[in-house]
Amino acid sequence: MMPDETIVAIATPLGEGGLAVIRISGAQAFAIADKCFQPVGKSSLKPCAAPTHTIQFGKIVRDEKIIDEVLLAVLRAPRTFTREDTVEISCHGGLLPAKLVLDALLTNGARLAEPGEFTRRAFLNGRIDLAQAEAVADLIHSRTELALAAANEQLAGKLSQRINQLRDDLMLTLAHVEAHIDFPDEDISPDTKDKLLQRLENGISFMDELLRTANEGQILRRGIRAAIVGRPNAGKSSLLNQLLGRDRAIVSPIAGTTRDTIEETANIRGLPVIFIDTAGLREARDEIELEGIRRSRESLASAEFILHVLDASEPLTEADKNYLAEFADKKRILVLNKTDLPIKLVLPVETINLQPATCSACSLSGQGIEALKDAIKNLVWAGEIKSEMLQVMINSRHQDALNRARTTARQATDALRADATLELVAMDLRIAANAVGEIVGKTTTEDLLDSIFSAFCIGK
Ligand SMILES: Nc1nc2c(ncn2[C@@H]2O[C@H](COP(=O)(O)OP(=O)(O)O)[C@@H](O)[C@H]2O)c(=O)[nH]1
Ligand SMILES: [Mg+2]
Repeated sequence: MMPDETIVAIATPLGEGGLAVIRISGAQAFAIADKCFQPVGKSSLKPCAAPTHTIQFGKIVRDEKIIDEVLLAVLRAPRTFTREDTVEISCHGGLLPAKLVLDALLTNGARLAEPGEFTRRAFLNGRIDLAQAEAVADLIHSRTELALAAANEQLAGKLSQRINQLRDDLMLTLAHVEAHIDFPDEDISPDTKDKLLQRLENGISFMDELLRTANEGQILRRGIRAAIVGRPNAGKSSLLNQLLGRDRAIVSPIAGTTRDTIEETANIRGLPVIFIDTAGLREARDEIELEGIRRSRESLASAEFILHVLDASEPLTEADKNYLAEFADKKRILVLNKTDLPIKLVLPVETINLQPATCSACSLSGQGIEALKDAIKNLVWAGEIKSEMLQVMINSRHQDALNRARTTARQATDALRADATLELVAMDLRIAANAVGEIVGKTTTEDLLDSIFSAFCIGK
């Protein structure tokens, strides 16, 4: 990757639409755009001549043929996303106009951008740090408003501020320790040592606090998987449709209708929950059902909790008992469905003794669904969802770095308290500070950057 190359990409999704946006960034952005763009109207200017943050109207031409009529935004460095000269061309949507505009720019010297390369440049040019760059991807992929709010907080630098503070504290302690290594005759005074220890302990508690957000962060980013299980006809598909607020699964009085596994994401109190409507687990009567059962088993293995649907209008069956026993150890909610009908279901004592979360519902009318949503939220998310919590939600990369930082900071603290050699204390502190620095990208490797940015889409 040559940072002085000018890169280009279609920034909007491929397919037909009203508009498509082509983005160019780099030192030659205006020169290249000049070669393809003909201003139309007396106030319109060539990109090189246009003032920054203006929009020009004109045509994109190639070999003297008009490709499309466009609006062209001129954005001069450094007030741009990449901090490089940037041009954004809005052309007509649809695959062909966007592709031809792109081709015209490529022919005139731009290079096709790699996935995430615009954001990578924004990072390399100091516009955003690494945690903020990741937030850009989170923002694009967020599936609920809560997830979006969390991504926005991270993009605004809320996590970065705290991480930088933590790193500064570690560096300050390191500087103190190193100063004493340089003057081996002087012992650290008890006063100073107490202060250093206190600062380290505070740092470690703060790491613990951040680490506690990992679970919620994961839920908001990736969603949480819930398998809907129960015997045929219990009302699994009806319940899924109610939770989604639309008809997705086929509902039928004929047992065994849902042969394939259906996966859909619903917004449950702001949390993205991926519901999996499974086919029955045992009642295979033919090859297709057998395949359905195999897939159900697979999705069950990946599910983080279970919604077990029971038909409350029927007495308990052997199949119900098997399900109750099978998932006794899993996080689960028992949904007593069909409560509009006379109740004939009696739960076995051994199940009641386990005090599982239980909800009554009618999947025909939707009655009880709101309470079920609350129960789901309470099962996966401890406590209230407060807006301050959204300010920091670490991801698994941050979690890994913080775990390493915590281990070494702990070692350093214990060593300092035990008056061990200061060289050892310093070494651990340096490792801890570097690990914390990885989160915001103060210490990085090409491999790390590649793995982060390759997950982005092209044009971002
Ligand atoms: N009376 C009543 N019928 C229901 C309720 N939920 C589902 N059903 C009916 O039960 C049958 C089986 O439902 P379905 O969702 O396909 O069950 P699945 O096999 O577990 O997916 C259908 O005829 C539904 O209309 C309910 O709450 N009350
Ligand atoms: Mg079904």
